[in-house]
Amino acid sequence: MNKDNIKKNDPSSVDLPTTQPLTSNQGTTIADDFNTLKSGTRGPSLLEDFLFREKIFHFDHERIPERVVHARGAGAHGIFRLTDPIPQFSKADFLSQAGAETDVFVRFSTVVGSRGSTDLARDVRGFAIKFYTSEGIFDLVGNNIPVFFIQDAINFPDLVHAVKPEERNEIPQAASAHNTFWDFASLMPETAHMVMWLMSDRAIPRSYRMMQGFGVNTYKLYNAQGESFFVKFHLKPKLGVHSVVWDEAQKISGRNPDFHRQDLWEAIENGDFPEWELGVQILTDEQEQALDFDILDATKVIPEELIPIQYIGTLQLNRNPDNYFAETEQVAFHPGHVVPGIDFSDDPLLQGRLFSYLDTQLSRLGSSNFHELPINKPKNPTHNFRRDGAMRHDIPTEAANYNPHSAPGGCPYLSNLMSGGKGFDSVPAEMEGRKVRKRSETFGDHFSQTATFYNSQTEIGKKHIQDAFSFELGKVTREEIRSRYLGILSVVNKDLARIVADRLGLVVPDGLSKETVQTASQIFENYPALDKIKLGFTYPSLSMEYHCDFDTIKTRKIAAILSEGFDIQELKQMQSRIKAEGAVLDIISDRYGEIISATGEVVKVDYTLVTMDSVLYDALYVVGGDASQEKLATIKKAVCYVDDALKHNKAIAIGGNSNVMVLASDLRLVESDKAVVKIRTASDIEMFIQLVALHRNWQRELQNDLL
Ligand code: HDE
Repeated sequence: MNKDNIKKNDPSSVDLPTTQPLTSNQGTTIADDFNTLKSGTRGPSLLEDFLFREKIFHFDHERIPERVVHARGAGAHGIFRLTDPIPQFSKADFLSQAGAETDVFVRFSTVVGSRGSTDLARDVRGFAIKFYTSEGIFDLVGNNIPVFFIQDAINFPDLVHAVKPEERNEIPQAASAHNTFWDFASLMPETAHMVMWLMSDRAIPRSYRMMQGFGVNTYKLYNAQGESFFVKFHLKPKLGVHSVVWDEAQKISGRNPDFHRQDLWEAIENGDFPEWELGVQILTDEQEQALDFDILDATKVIPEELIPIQYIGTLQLNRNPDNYFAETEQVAFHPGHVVPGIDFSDDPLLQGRLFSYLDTQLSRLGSSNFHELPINKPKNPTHNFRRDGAMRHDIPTEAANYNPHSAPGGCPYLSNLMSGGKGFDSVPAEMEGRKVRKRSETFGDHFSQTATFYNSQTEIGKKHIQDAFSFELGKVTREEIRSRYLGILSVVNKDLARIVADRLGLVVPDGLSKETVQTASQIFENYPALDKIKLGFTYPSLSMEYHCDFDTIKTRKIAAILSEGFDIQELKQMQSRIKAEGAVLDIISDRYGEIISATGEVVKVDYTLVTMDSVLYDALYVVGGDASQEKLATIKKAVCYVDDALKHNKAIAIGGNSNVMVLASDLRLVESDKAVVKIRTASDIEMFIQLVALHRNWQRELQNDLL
């Protein structure tokens, strides 16, 4: 990490603008901002004190309601560069010219926790992108998981009530591991596919920079000739897709609840700009009809093995916000913010979202003029007859505020003609049908893709899903809910159901519970069609490993722990190699200040064993030097550093010849672990770097029970 750079951007180290006087909001210069106006220095305060009242009034109203979901987030500015234009599919300007650059603002978020909760909750992550295109704002409001819990927007309030903290006591915060969520999930089998993703490592990412993004809902693109195509949007991180382990996630939540925010912030400050490839999965009507599931059902994914993804450009984040509230908090996303060339499918979840996101801004931002806030304002000029409302900033000067009009000075109603027919126009589509409140039978198979997702995981991926179900259902206190969910698992995968049931001390039920079937039967006319479920499919692209990047350790964080008497030569060699690879090596000891090596040189300590923790690093290096290691072996916290790194399957380098740290820690329990390297020669350092690039040694967890 470039600490000088971080320092430069630390507001506490920036000089205050001393040339500017302190003023009230009305511009009156303030002479004394430390004392209220009083009747005598020891007397009562006077109501007349307008400066005090303005200050406190403004402070009293600093908070706005947090988002009802996705309350906790982190944002950044950046740019989208189009490399492979697709005018044959969309007439959108920003998708038409190779090399075109569009400014963006991205907000990542967790879904369930409130604004002050932890980044490392087991949860879906929001991935919302605001494109400031030359033709208006396009918001791609996506997630890091390609499917959703429910099929119809009308169930969203119930889902959110169930997963949020329970209403009597507001417990638990930022967690799905409680009765009401699993009660809902066990009664609504359409949640099964998303729940399987939620129990996978996708829900505990290592970094926002290492997550895929998905538009989830099916959208439409249309070209200048009016031909339309179904489209799914994808984002693939250049750093690969990586996660932490659950035990680690829980510890990170205590050690640094801002882990993801800080990681994003520091990467951008250091010039390590995170990048994703933006891709589209395009489907013609014929391709859509050939699929054996309905692409209007947001609980389904289209595996890229079936319809390949075309990557069309790069999203890069390169500037941190200047102010969290003004930008990250006030940014307002809405799937209904689209530009000509992009349209909606009839997905009933998307259709409901089109109402909700506009509506919610009123209670959150308090005005229909939220589009005038700098972060929400389109970069192209806007012109219409929407008028007035709270906190209006624009000062319209035209002669008319209605349409049509014949006043001079602009006729916006002609804009479609004036722009050569490029304005937004919905794709014309034939529509007929009875007005019904029913779910399409084509949405009825909830389990084939759920099973496919589980089948497609690696051995460790499956183990983590088993562990996650055991943890989450283990937190459920009503046994009938646990049992009901086991009924769903029994339909999806018998082995998985058996493993989880054993750990819960229950027997695997014989299929879905009658309550589950009863609920689903209210939604579908003929439910369940269990005989039609396809259990045997596997698509590698659904596993995280398929998207991992194992070539580089760029931006990874490695802890070097040492004490007096360490080996400076070895440390220097390691430092120079790690730096050359673009990773970070922090020096950690039991105290701040300078530590003296065996040969009298000094290094400055970056953090102490108590201010940073093993779980906040990707790998561990115990610096060589007999005296140093002997001292570390007597410090419980240093031994825990090693134990945790081992437990969390991280690469560990042990410098020097001493065996003392091995004997003092759990390393003594692990034989011939390929990700524990003794540093004797330069080639051992290279080996360590390769192991860090592998991210984790999952074999260790499969072979040993260290947790
Ligand atoms: Fe959202 N969602 N959502 N959602 N959603 C909101 O809008 C809603 C859904 C997503 O960083 C809210 O401004 C309904 C799917 C993200 O500001 C709200 C339904 C996907 C964000 C809302 C869904 C998302 C939100 C709350 C079911 C993935 C954060 C605050 C019909 C494609 C955006 C706000 C940000 C936020 C409603 C389902 C993603 C209440 C009704 C599916 C990333 O309007």
